[in-house]
Amino acid sequence: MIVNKCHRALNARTSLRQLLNGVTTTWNRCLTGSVSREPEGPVIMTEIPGPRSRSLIQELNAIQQASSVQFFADYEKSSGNYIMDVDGNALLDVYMQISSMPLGYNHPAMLEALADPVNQKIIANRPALGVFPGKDWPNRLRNILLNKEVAPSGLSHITTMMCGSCSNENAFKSIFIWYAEKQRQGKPFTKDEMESCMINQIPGSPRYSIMSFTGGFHGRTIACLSTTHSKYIHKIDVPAFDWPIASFPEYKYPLEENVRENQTEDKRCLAEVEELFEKYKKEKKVPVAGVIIEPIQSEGGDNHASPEFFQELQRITRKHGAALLIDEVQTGCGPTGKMWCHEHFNLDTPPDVVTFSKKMQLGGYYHWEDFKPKQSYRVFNTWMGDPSKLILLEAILKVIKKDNLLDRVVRVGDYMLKNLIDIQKDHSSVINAVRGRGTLIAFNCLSPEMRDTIMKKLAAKGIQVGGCGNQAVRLRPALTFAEHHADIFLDALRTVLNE
Ligand code: PSZ
Repeated sequence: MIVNKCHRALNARTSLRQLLNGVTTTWNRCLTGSVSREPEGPVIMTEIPGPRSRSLIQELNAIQQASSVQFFADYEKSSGNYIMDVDGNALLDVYMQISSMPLGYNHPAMLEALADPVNQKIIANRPALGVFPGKDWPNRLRNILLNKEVAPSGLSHITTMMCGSCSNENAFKSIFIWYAEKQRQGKPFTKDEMESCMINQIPGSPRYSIMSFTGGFHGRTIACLSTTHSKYIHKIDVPAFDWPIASFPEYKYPLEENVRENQTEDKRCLAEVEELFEKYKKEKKVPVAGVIIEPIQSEGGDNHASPEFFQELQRITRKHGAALLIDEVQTGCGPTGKMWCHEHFNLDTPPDVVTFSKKMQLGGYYHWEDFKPKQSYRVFNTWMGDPSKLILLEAILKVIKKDNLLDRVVRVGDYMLKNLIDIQKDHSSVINAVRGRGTLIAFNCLSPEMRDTIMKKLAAKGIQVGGCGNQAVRLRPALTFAEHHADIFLDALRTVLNE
């Protein structure tokens, strides 16, 4: 059939330009023609992991630590909201590669973008962006990442990176450089600074800190890991900075029945932030240059805090001359119904720095102009991002707009939340604290063991979800997740809980 279509395009009586256009479109269709449709529902052929996955896990484990692998996927056959594994199982994917696939698998718009010959040259020639960017790079940054509908409002500058950790790590550096420059008041580096930094001593390597929150997750590179507090296994045996850690609010659910308690909880945590600013400046002599926080703590257990908490945190941070870094690695690019989760908080001014990765395909951070170092090569590495990922992001953003996916996220998120609250009422001895924004939804289980059992049973019914914190199940579907997908998930959950 594909060959026929190509023939027809060539035989049609058209002008040369029309003919060429036709051939390109048909060619693109030929290339993306192998995209299969989503199955009607999950298909379960074996236990998970099945025999082929188990044998591949063994093979991989012989050459690396592979015990985290759940199953091996077949990405040629995976489609839309369904991930296929090598044993012929098709799972409804409500986790989407740890929240990093905005349109699901093999979306035609993404495959089409990759088939474009102009884009192929971009993919084939990965530049060292800090020194030899391609001629269209400024234009593409402006049109794609700094586009008014994409960038967090008020943030005019963008630094691209590779992954979430490398975005946070470099954002910390931008913040330290900004903080030091303020102290230096325009004076040049001293000889002492230049020499002492070479042996990790003050004043060239100043004792500044980044404040973070209990339960936070900001990545696994060394500085990021000092701000990550979700699980000991992430941190143990790795040297860490003695940086301040404030309590993240722990709310009682349902929120509407615990307003007063939760407001008190906000106040308690904010008072700690104030105290830590003072303590680290006066007693410890390690002043706080920046505060990092997730708008919804993800790895730490889908912990929410109120808009008022974030507003007040920003005021305190500003009062102490520090920068507020909002880590939108997991929450950015739409899953809460807005492009950026912090846009729900109605902050007095934009945050100073917003980091991203995951659904955005490439990493990086938006920032005010003040966070652009004056000298070159201070925030720098070989690749500084990846233009090929911007091709994918461009295609993704077009689909989000064309298909009104943010509206869909709000609608489907409401639908899921309502149904989950009903399910919670019927099974309050097993699940509680249903919470979410958009389709970024979670609930707690009675115990960690109960959570693991529920996840296993859901997988056996062909539903892939994620765990987070000690006993939470989290949902991280693609932005294309619709009501009929939600129904499949909700029915499976009801059955599992009835069992
Ligand atoms: O176990 C892990 O390393 C995981 S599981 C999920 C993540 C990491 N998320 C990554 C992440 C994040 O959720 C937030 C809020 N900030 C930073 C990161 C780090 O991003 P990567 O993994 O790209 O370095």
